[in-house]
Amino acid sequence: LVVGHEPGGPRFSQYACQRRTTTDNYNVVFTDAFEVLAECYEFNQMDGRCLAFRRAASVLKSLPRGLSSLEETHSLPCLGGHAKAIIGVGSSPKVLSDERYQTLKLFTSVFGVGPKTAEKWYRSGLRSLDHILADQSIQLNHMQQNGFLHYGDISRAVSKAEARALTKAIGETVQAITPDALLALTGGFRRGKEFGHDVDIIFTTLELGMEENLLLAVIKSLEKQGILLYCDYQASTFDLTKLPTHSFEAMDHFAKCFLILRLEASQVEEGLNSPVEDIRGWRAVRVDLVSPPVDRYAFALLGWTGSRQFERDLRRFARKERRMLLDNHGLYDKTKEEFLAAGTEKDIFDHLGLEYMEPWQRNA
Ligand code: DCP
Ligand code: MG
Repeated sequence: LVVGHEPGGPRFSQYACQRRTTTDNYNVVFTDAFEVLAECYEFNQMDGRCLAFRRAASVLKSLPRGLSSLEETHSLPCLGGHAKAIIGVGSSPKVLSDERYQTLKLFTSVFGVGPKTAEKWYRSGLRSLDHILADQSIQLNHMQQNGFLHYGDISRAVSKAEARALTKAIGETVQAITPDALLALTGGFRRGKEFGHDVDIIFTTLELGMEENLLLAVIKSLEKQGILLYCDYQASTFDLTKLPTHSFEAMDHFAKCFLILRLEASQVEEGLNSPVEDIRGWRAVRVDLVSPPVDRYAFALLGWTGSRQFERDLRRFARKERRMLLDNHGLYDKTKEEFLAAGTEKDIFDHLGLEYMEPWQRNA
């Protein structure tokens, strides 16, 4: 495997935003192992090591074929000693059978349960979802109550056909309110993934300043249609004078909502992604809606398309290589001391001096 010598650009750049990465992963054995370790370090709040393994996994995902020897890793960036040792031995990580890892993984699989809550429950001796539901001393918040209520449905993957059906339903709802609207299915499905854990949809109205009202009207309509099972609405806290944030993990400030929607089997061409749900005639699906101001649409679309590693590296590249600050709201040039406008994702790549990458090439 000859890598890093292709003409026309840094194929194995340390930045994911310079590595075209499709959904074809030829090194899934290694990337799965690295991602388990990354998650384990995340549970232990060892952020540096967590990121190191996420980067290592991301590099292997961009390779055109499977690694066949350890020598092949020498020309690759972002692979530390620990990662190389795993490739050399070819074993799956021991943490997989670790009780703490398994339990935290189970608890965080519930909608509304983050690593901190999972850790608290683990420390108090709880080991199963039944333990949690039976424990009288635990006060579940509204989100977690719904996470448990719909656990079976929303812990099962969402298919592309299901995502398309929901996009159609939301599209029609938006259209009925504002004919002048922009809308896109984003997240993993926009990158060409066959399955996802939720459906991410971005939309806005061409009338600047009316985007938050549009989102509120959409929620009201979904409720009226009888398909809104749960809604956590987050009002906009967007301040257009603020510089882009440094922290990637922080949510953006646009009006958004985290929903659980009811999807009818009859809406989905190929039927629901489970025979049981198909017989029942419907399933619950996690849906995120975000509604940015139209002049920030391109930044929000780029940010919500992901992957997370792609986004992290896009921001790191902007900061380290271009003295620019990028987030879901905008792009600020520290040298020129000004914000750079963008009407399309391509404009943003151009500002950053990066070759454009299609959404399906951003599976870093
Ligand atoms: N995102 C973001 N900031 C966050 C969280 C997410 O910009 N704090 C972006 C990057 C993600 C996208 O939103 O790619 C959608 O988030 P998901 O968690 O739904 O990720 P995916 O859609 O990529 O994965 P999945 O297929 O599991 O839904
Ligand atoms: Mg998603």
